[in-house]
Amino acid sequence: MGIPPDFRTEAAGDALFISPNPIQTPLPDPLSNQPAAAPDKADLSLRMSASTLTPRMNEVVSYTITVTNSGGRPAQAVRIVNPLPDKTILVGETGWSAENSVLSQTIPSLPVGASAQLILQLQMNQQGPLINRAQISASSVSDPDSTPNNGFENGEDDQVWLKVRVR
Ligand SMILES: [Ca+2]
Ligand SMILES: [Ca+2]
Repeated sequence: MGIPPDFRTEAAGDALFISPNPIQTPLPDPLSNQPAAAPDKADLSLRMSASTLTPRMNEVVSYTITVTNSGGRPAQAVRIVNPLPDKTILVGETGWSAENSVLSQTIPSLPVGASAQLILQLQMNQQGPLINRAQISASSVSDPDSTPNNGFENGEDDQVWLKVRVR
């Protein structure tokens, strides 16, 4: 340890500057730019992430699908569907049921401000790009900006897709 530096200026006798507006009050907290959540609706949205975007052939990719309720009312019986992509195999005991190559899972209850995560494990059986999609297909409460089960191509927040490239 050397001598600690001295940050004082040499000119110690200068004038003290005082703010011309001495009655300073703190600024108010910033307001959210989001409209207030409708108290009678549940704004559900989906996100998806994957354990890797560049899996190897036969590797198992673990997808995490996050369902969030940003609305003003709890939602019950929130059903998520994820069509099984071609050339993949569902593996693991992660709670999905399959019907005609469409995987589905229902979240019994999603409180206001809460998120739930679903795990989907798929084994990759063909090289090249592979897109996995999910959407909300049912909910007990209406949503201000999305409609359940109306497809993957309309840009709503209750649908999601993710592309990986199998090496
Ligand atoms: Ca929504
Ligand atoms: Ca939708």
